[in-house]
Amino acid sequence: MVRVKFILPALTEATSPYWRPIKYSLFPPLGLATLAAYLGPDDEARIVDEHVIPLSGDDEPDLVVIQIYITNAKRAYRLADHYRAKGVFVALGGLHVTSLPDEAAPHADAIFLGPGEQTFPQFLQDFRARRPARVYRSTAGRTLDRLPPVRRDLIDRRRYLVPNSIVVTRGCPQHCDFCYKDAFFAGGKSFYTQRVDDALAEIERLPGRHLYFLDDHLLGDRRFGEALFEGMRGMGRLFQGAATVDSILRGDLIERAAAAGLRSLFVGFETLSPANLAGSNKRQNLGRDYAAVTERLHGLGVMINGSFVFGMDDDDGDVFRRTVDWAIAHGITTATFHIQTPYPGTRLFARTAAAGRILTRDWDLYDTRHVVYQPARLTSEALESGYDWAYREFYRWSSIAQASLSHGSIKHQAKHFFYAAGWKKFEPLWDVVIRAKQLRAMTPVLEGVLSKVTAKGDRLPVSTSTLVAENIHPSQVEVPSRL
Ligand code: B12
Ligand code: SF4
Repeated sequence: MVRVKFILPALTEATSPYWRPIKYSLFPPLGLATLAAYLGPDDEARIVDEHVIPLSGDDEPDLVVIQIYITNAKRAYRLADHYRAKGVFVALGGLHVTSLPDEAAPHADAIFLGPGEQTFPQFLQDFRARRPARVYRSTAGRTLDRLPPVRRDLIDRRRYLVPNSIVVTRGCPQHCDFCYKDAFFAGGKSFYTQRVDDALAEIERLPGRHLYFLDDHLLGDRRFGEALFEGMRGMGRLFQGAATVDSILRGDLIERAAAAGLRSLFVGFETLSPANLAGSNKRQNLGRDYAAVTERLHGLGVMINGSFVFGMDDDDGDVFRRTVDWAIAHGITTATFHIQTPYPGTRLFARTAAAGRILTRDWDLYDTRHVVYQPARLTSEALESGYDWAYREFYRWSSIAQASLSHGSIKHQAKHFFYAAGWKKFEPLWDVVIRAKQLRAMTPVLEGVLSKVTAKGDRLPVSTSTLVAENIHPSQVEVPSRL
């Protein structure tokens, strides 16, 4: 019997003025729950997500498993050192460990590179036999076939707005230079899917109606997508996900997704500049008609969370105004702006470092809000203030109203307005709901807001008056971004 503590350390942001409780109460730690599924029936497991539960280091489990993203790395190392000083075996893995194994290794008894579905069960076998290796590297033979069911029983659903997050694929078929993907999946397949019947079975196991697919690219494999959406038709689900510009324009997969319940999509527009797209190897966006993307999604009643990156080499002082104007004119519901961030391990990082343009290696600042490299045509100050300006401008009342008016029906306009406004304007109310541990009570509201607004059954799902009476603004339940 092994006693295992799985930890998702709090990102440094938890103590910063940018901390937004609702953002970190969105999704449970799915990666850790996936790993926990490999334990035996007699093993004891606990998952501690430090964003929603205070972490005590007073215990002495047999094994501590820590997941590291870039901005929680410092905290993760402190926790790892703490447990190792007590003689507890510490395993470290995740994206940041994969990018910088030499940095992580001194804090761990074993480190894991790449996805854990093959390496973690191997490690558990070695650990029980008392001969664990120092490094486990995921290489050939990656598959999602016959995965044991994700240990959702270890997740306290009450603490999350979106307990039903799910991933049915891994990686992505594209190769953008700034993305974590190629480094993380190096040495083996970088895009693969579950079997459709396994994915459908997992969906069936999830209570309620709402799902959030955290897949990098839900439309990345046409045949898989067709079968998945076909299987989901009639399930009565409402879901959100992410996909690329080209996949929305190609064929009819997006119509099939909408028919299966897709209601909001994260779309990586990233930049309006062809030179930037070419420079970051985002070829799938080159020459694509972005306006046609927004029209097609709006025609299907799918709300758009547009992702935009500032600070690429072709960006000058006008980029902020141009991007925000475009997003408003094209009815983007919510926008996620990022300052370009070269994550270690990516081709962007290698190129920027080789040019001597990395300004800091303080990973705490690699949160897409700080400038960590020397931009080409902007000063760092102009980039940071332009980024702040873009958020302010996009979420001004007048901008939200203007963007809403781009939709054909009054109901769609109203829904857009409430959604976008609430996400940025009613934050304190979210905090109250979280403190009162009432997130679960919000699920029906979220499901209501995500119901259909176009075509047959055109309606606002939850009447505005009901929401106001309950003191809950409909837009507050937007789940705006994968990041
Ligand atoms: C959900 C999510 C979030 C959630 C996290 C909630 C949660 N409880 O997990 C929230 C919204 C909080 C979030 C925030 C951020 N995120 Co985020 N997020 C994601 C997302 C979309 C999905 C993660 C996920 O669940 N994947 C599915 C599970 C199954 O995979 P997994 O978590 O990677 O776990 C597997 C492996 O990593 C491995 N593993 C992990 N840990 C360990 C440990 C051991 C011991 C072992 C054996 C294996 C192992 O095994 C698991 C199974 O294979 C990813 C994109 C992605 N595709 O991963 C981005 C991603 C992780 N996020 C990223 C970033 C940059 C951020 C932000 C910094 C950005 C921002 N501006 O908001 C913030 C952090 C804010 C801050 N200031 O610090 C980057 C990370 C880049 C990097 N190099 O670290 C990613 C990759 C997005 C991207 N494309 O760039 N994020
Ligand atoms: S399309 Fe998105 S997930 Fe895929 S490689 Fe590019 S940035 Fe990464």
